[in-house]
Order: sequence, then structure tokens, then C-alpha cells
Amino acid sequence: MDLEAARARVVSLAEAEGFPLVRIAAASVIEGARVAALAARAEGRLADLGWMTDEWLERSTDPGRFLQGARSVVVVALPYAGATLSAPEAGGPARGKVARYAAGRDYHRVFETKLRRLAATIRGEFEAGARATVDYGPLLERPLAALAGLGWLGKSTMLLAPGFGPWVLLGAVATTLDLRPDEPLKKSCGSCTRCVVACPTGAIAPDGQVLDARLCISFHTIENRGPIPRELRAKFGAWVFGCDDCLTSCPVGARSTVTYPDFDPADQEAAAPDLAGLLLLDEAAFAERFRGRAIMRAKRDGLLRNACIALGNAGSADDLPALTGALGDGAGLVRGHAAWGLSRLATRLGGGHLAPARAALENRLAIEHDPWAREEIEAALSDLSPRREG
Ligand code: B12
Ligand code: SF4
Ligand code: SF4
Repeated sequence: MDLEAARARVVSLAEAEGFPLVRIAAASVIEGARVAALAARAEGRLADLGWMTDEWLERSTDPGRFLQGARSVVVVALPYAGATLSAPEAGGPARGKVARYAAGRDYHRVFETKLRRLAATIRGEFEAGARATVDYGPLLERPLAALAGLGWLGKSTMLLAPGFGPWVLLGAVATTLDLRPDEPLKKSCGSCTRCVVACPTGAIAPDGQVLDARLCISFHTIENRGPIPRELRAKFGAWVFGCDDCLTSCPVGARSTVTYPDFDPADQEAAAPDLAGLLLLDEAAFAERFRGRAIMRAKRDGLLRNACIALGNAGSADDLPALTGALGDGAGLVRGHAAWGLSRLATRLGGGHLAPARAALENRLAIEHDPWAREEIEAALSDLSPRREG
């Protein structure tokens, strides 16, 4: 089979797996991305994503190290713009926001099945090397996808695919087959700065294309295993897993409703969970409820921590008992954030809600042994100072 026929066959195999977007990149070192990624790490902008060492970043910008003898990378995408339900009815419980990519089935599982099958077919049919990855593998997928002309790198740092905008998830198969590469697109964001303005924490640099993960709600709600910096919490709104603010503000692909069916949320609870209900989950109930979903990544304590913040920002008087109850949670991380959430919610509500909140915090402080949780309760009490009452 000649190389053009091989290329056509590989593309049609990927399309048959359900990928509407398939492009080919040459498997050369992505120099610009390597320089940008190493600079991001050196400047601390990758936060404490410990696995992203210089070594990892160098490997992840060289497909030849991902697969020995790689000549090409097949880059694929699945769209998920429509994976959301209509806004919850007014008067219901306070609900958290889950990033759209995580509202349905875990996309890693969806991609893995398809990409492993594609790689196996390439190995079998062409007697060539082939290795698949999605997200966690040592390959930087956005710059690769841009190189392959699947989209362009937006100011939000998202890969924007024509017709779909940022609402695509990426995966790749590196192969030793020498497939003709696609051309990068000649597109850019122009003068648009909507995502920069929309980001609640200022995580995107004013000129774009540079993200500070230390400020990013997505980083903190998903990857951070410890306390959320106090100065950021009020900016998190109701996000409990990920953040889509720089995606929903983007005009590119804004009218797309195309979603791969597995990414549709099962119900309202999956897309926008009842926040007070989350605070009742123990380890077993958490594992049972989120099995097969990306939310597992936050772990039980991380998700409850996020729910405490969201309730502080977006809850109502009905949620004061849930936050008060969480002051007695088994995890210090949750207790400390419950203190912040209770103080913030009571302060927002004001009036007669302040005294019971203070009493609950003082009662907990009297028996709290965790030094960090004590600090949080003390800070929460001082935020409830009398001059704020009324
Ligand atoms: C770690 C990670 C994160 C971290 C940190 C991201 C960061 N930039 O610091 C956190 C947890 C914050 C995160 C958040 C999100 N992520 Co994420 N994440 C990744 C992961 C695993 C690695 C990306 C990374 O950090 N690279 C390091 C940075 C420095 O490089 P980069 O952003 O990949 O690429 C930049 C450079 O290469 C540079 N560049 C390239 N060429 C050149 C040339 C020149 C000259 C210059 C100056 C720069 C330059 O520009 C690129 C864009 O800024 C990838 C999967 C993967 N294996 O690639 C998914 C991935 C990027 N994430 C993805 C998604 C969906 C998200 C979220 C939308 C999830 C959510 N809703 O909460 C948010 C979006 C936040 C945002 N605005 O980027 C998708 C993006 C799909 C798309 N269409 O772009 C990916 C590709 C996963 C996937 N398989 O689909 N993510
Ligand atoms: S995911 Fe949210 S916090 Fe992170 S850069 Fe986008 S808008 Fe900002
Ligand atoms: S919102 Fe505007 S600047 Fe940001 S990524 Fe989309 S098109 Fe680019």
C-alpha cells in the first residue's frame, strides 16, 4: 500500500471509531511548545503538578521519545459542546457547577477504548509501531493538535477547533508510519479578549496564551490536594469540579451543540449536584456515586472541600445546617473549608444568621485539634466580626 493510501486508511479507521476530527502531525520535536512549557515550569506557573518535571516536558514535546521510531502522530478530537442540561428550576437546592467535560462518562475511558483499538489495527494491518495516549501520557496534546491543523491555540490556551471552538477533547496515536502531515491553520483570536476578561481569578495573562495554574479554578478544584488559597475562594463561585468560564465566553464554536453521546450527563444531579447533599458523602458513597466519572480525580475530601466553598459563595439560609454539620467532618481539610464557607454564607446573609454561626465555630474551636483547621476557624470567626453585622 502506498503512503497516501495508508494515510487515507488510517484516517478512515479513526473516523470509524467515531472521531469527527482527525489530523496528522509530523513526529518532530515541538520546539516552541517545549520552550513555552519549560518557561511555565521555571516561573512556577504549573503550580505543584509534581509529575510535570523538566524531563516530562521535554519528553512530552518529542513524539520520538513517546514511541521509538515515530514518524507521525494521528491527533483526534471528540466534541462535547452540548453536554449540559438546562438551568435548574428556581427555588430548588443550591447546586454546584461541574465542568461540562466531566458531566458524563469519564472521557479517558471513552478515548482509551477507541485509541487502543486504532493503535492495534495500525500495528496489525501495517506491521508498524503505534502507541496511544489521552491526557495523562507524555505528549502535550494542544500544541500537537495545533501543528496538525486540528485547530489553533487560543488566548485561553485552549485548542480552538473550527466549528467546535474549545469544546473538544483530544487524544493521539503516534506511529512509525510515515504519513503526510496536515498543515497548521492560519487562524488566530485577533483582537478578542473575552476569555481574559471572563476568567474570575485573572489566571490568563492579558495578552493570552499564558496560563497561571496557581490561579486557575480548574487546577485547584481538580488537582490541588490541600487547602485552597483563602484569597481565591470567594472567586470560585459555585464551581465544584473544573471551570468552564474561559470556554463559555469564547465566541468560537459558541453555537455548537454537538456532543459525543457518552459525554451527556445522566441527569441534573450529574451536571449540577445538590451541594448540601455532597457534604453527606462518606468515602464509600463517594466512590459509588462517581464511579466511571472524571470527578473521582478530586477524591472525596477534595470534592467536599470544594462544596464548602461553593456553599459559602452561592448557598442560602437552608444550607447553614449542612455547613455547620461539616465542621464535624472526619477530614481536617473539610472542617477548615466548612468554617470558611459558614462564615462567608452567614456574612452574606447577615442579621440573625451571624450569632448561630459564631456559636457553631466557637464550639468547634473548643475541641479542634488539627492546627490548620484551628487557624481556619479563627480566621472564620474574625471574618464574622461584629462590625460586619446588620
Ligand atoms: C496539566 C493540564 C491542565 C492543568 C494545567 C494547564 C496549564 N496550562 O497549566 C489544569 C488542571 C489547570 C488544566 C485545566 C484545564 N484543562 Co487541562 N490539561 C492538562 C494536560 C494534562 C497538560 C497540559 C499542560 O499543562 N501543558 C503545559 C502547558 C505550558 O502547555 P500547553 O498548555 O499544553 O500548551 C501551550 C504551550 O505549548 C504554548 N505553545 C505552543 N507552541 C508555542 C509556540 C510559542 C512561540 C509560544 C510562545 C507558546 C507555544 O501554547 C500552548 C497553549 O498555551 C493536558 C493533556 C496533555 N497531555 O496535553 C490537558 C488538556 C490541555 N486540558 C484540557 C481541558 C479540557 C482542560 C479544562 C478545560 C478542564 C476544565 N473545564 O476545567 C481546563 C482549561 C484551563 C485552561 N484555560 O487551559 C484539554 C484541552 C482541550 C482543548 N480543546 O484545548 C486537554 C488537552 C486534555 C485532553 N486530552 O483533551 N489542565
Ligand atoms: S478554567 Fe476558569 S479559572 Fe482557569 S483559566 Fe479558565 S476561566 Fe480562568
Ligand atoms: S475568547 Fe476570544 S481570545 Fe479567548 S480563546 Fe476564544 S476567541 Fe480567543
